[in-house]
Amino acid sequence: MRTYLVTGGAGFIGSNYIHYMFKKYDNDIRIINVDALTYAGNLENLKDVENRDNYTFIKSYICDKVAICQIFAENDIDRVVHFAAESHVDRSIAEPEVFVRTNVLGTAVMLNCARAAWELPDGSYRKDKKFLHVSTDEVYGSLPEDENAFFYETTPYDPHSPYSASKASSDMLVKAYMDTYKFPANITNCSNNYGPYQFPEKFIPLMINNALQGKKLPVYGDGKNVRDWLYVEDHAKAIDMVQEQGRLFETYNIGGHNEKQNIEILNIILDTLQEMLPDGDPIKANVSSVLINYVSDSKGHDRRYAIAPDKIKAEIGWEPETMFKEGIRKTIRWYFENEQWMKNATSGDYQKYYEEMYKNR
Ligand code: NAD
Ligand code: TDX
Repeated sequence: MRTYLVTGGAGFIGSNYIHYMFKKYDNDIRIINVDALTYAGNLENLKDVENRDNYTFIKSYICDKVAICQIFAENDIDRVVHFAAESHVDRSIAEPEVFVRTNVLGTAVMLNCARAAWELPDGSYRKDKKFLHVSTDEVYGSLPEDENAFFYETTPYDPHSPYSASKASSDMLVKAYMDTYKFPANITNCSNNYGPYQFPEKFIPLMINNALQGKKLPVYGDGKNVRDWLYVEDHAKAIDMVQEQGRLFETYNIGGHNEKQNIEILNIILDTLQEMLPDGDPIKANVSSVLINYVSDSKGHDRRYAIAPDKIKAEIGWEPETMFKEGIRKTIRWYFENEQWMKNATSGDYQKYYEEMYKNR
């Protein structure tokens, strides 16, 4: 049975990936999920897998070399899928150091322990071992507002925020391991994800939650920054396909071919909420564009991201499957059905975070 070590599996994409993998492989794989449970990690995301015999959760920081190397020593890990990271751009502007620690140092520890476990005395690797580093399109910087400009795997790195700089650094470390040690890895650079279990500091769940509560909807700058949105299950599928069918040492860009301005996304969310809320529901009256509040722009706010997923399509046959209209309905339905999850996520520290982050905007 193949054993996966997933880092950051209690977060948004990691938990969706674990659900996807158990749905696809059921009892044919074993998953060990290593997560420090920071503010973004939530074991509620994994309630329906926690009792499986082929699932193990280990609470640990990825920067803890002793703990991570011990996991490799005690388990015959075949695949690493490395999600764990500090992931929120706005937080990285306020507090960059933790991003360097987790995203750069943590990735170095993961690489080091995997190499120690997998490398043979002649410098080759134990059979069929693979490391997949999950990264972002933000490493490529910002595109002009020209519909024909895209990020390709060959686009030079040009990160702007502390978050994207730390992710770019971690990508470079993985590249260095592949070049120096022929370490068996792949890198994937993905566009903005959305879907169930996304923490409400991010644009889409924040807007859904605020709108349902009749709170203001803070749009940065002129609202015309463009992001390329991908439904999270499509990302999970792409990661699995890259690891099984991709060429080792290659980078693959993963994108939704769904570029939209933030304000367009927000209007779609408001329209969809209106459609989905039953007539007579008192919340329905709150949900309106009157709540839209243009606030000051973020420092260094990248204008446009757009992935060209040509390579992954040509080599592996992956394409985004979920149209935005369908994906946003599924996402909103999930938040309707998981009101308590949102209440828990937005209690305590979140309130402080929200007040601090939005007070001077
Ligand atoms: P998230 O913030 O929802 O989850 C991150 C998880 O990592 C959490 O469970 C957290 O507890 C854990 N974690 C953080 N620091 C840790 C540490 N030091 N040790 C162990 N665990 C730690 O993030 P996400 O949105 O699920 O993103 C997952 C990965 O995908 C990240 O590497 C991110 O850079 C990348 N990515 C995200 C997006 C997106 O749109 N969200 C897009 C492209 C790439
Ligand atoms: O309140 C808000 N108002 C607003 O206008 C928030 C939270 C965001 N925005 C804007 C900023 C961005 O242009 O919406 C856009 C999307 O913002 P986020 O959801 O915070 O995502 P982004 O900054 O684009 O980064 C995301 O995609 C790439 C993830 O958080 C990263 O982890 C990933 O690598």
